[in-house]
Amino acid sequence: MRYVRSDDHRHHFPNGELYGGELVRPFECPERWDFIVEALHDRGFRDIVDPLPLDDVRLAAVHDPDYLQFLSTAWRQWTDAGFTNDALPTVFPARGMSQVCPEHIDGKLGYYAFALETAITAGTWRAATASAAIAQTAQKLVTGGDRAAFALCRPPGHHAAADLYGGYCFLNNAALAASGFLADGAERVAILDVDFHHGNGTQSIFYDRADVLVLSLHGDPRHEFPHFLGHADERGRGPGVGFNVNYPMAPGTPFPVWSEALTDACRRIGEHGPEAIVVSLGVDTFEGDPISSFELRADDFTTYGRMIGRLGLPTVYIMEGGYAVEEIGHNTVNVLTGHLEAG
Ligand code: OKP
Ligand code: ZN
Repeated sequence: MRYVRSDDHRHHFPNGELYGGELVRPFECPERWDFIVEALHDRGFRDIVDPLPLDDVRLAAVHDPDYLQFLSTAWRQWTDAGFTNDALPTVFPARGMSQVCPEHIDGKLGYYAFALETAITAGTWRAATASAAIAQTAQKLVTGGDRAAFALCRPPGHHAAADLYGGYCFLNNAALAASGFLADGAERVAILDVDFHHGNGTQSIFYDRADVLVLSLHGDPRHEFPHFLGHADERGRGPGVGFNVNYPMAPGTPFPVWSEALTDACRRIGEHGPEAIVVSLGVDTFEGDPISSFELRADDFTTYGRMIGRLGLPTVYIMEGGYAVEEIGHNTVNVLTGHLEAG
């Protein structure tokens, strides 16, 4: 399996993440990438591909033009306003308030953010566009005939909606890969999101559509981030009804329960009959993850990689979360290895 990576991720690393009322060192840190690269190398994944330039037409198919304009200029607007530390919102268009985008950067940040652990820095746009290019390139490898490819994206993407950032995400890498498959001729695609957190951005981008089946296994939003989407009764809208499937699970969920949900998700993917699948691969379901509450062990990642591989479909793996930094590499590579064993 070839994999796509870039050093540009290092341009995004905020000074702090707002967590428990303090600014702490961000859980979503550059060493995550280093540990994954090390594990890939150690375990024989040495076929590295550089990302192609990002296709702006495809990016505009996923994200709103005003949002892209905002993200690409936010740091400049922030420093023009006289600020020097990382950009964080302070005010939001909450219930009963105007939904018109303000002129001042303080207002714009709140307009486009849905959460405020995620800061924008001088290098955020560069890193986010590189991450998106990685996803797009991996999709092109698979469209070109590779059975599977791994996109080592950082920052992650599954929380980013057409015009919202948050949850460490700015551009929706998985949505870009799925929309790339469609643009390159696929009629049906499935996105399987196994990150611990609900992929709210991916869900909302494809919520009205029947050609992209979106399935997400995650911590119940009553207890876990992103809290405001990811319930089991969110099944799609209009022609998309039935093409969004959520599997919210309780804190403490162990692999036997989690894998039953995956079995059901795989059955539904089979019924959908996609030409390709996109896996939003977060390994924060690991028992040792510092911000998540599922109980998967290292071997379980291999087991479920095999389950996905058994679908026998062209597959792009997109890196999402995983914050047990020392174990992130092995858990990630376990999934890829399991996939290859099955195929
Ligand atoms: C991004 B990805 C937990 C606070 C959660 C944000 C988590 C973003 C996860 N108490 N803070 O889906 O891994
Ligand atoms: Zn996550």
